[in-house]
Amino acid sequence: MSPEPNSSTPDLVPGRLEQLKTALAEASAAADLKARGRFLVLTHRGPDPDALGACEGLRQLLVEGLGYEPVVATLGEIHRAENVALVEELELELEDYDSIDHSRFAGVLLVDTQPEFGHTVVPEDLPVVAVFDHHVTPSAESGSEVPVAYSDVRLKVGATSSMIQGYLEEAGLVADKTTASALFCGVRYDTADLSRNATPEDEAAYLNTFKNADRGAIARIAHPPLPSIYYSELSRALSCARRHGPLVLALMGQVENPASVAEMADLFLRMEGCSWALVGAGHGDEYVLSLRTDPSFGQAYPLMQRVLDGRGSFGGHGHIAGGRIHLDDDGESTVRATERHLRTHALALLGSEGEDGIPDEGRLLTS
Ligand SMILES: [Mn+2]
Repeated sequence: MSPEPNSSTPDLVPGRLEQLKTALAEASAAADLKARGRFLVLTHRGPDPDALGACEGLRQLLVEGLGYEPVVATLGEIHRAENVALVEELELELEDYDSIDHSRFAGVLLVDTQPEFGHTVVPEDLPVVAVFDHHVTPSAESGSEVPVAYSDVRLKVGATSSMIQGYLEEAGLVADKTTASALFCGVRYDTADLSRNATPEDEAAYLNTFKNADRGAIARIAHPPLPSIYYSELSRALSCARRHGPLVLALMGQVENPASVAEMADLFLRMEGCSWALVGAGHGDEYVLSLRTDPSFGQAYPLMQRVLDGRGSFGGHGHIAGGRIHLDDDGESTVRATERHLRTHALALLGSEGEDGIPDEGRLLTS
């Protein structure tokens, strides 16, 4: 079937796959002999289901559709219970970025992130051949711009996994069981089962990947076993959380499991009358933040930007944003000072008073 010259579906730009093929072929030809045909697929630190799903989809596209040899490598521990379950249930083959020999590869493909993001490491000695993402491009600091041969950044699409599923379809491939399951989870978690940020591309990807997915694995990923530390950190989050009008703010001090931060942000946003939730905690020499907004309230990304006020790095799309700040040390006073700073900026966004006319202090959730 030959494509119509004037496609009636504006989002379906023909030739994406062709452009990608060209970029890969050129990078491969320019590489040393031993690196030809081999590509490194990378995503952001602490990958989520969408990042992992997109990596798996790209793996199948590169192997079966384009005849290349990809290696998917991740950086940073995967903490969140669903994400750990996804890797284990689907037995994903992920290499550790820190033990990768760069000279084995002709170039890098980045998914669910862009070179400018602070939570992403791009090897300096390899060309970035392709970028697939749906996040707002952060403004690059002067002189730090990384050249990218092929860039596909679509801000409206709910999940990068949906974009990659589109490439598989364009290549005439059907996702295998593992890939379909990973892609499905990617679309599912980034769009909350198509309830937020979902475009027609997300709907198509969600339904088409579900057909071939391992439904048992998907169910087990949705209700994973939780580490026992989860319950003590839940207790801590509940006892320190304060309600400031539409905001629930919980700055937890040091935690053992940084995944607690995102878990608690999701939990607090479900509170009636809560329009946004901001949760943060120190983990080692980093301070980790998660921000969630109610769909009717607005975007999470600009709020996170204002809360951080020029410190650290952050990313987000739609109603979800995450940030991290490097700490000079993991001492209690450093963490407390960081939390005071964040609290001040978060409360400044509310104006001087909460809904009850109570400034600053807020109300403890449990008292
Ligand atoms: Mn994503």
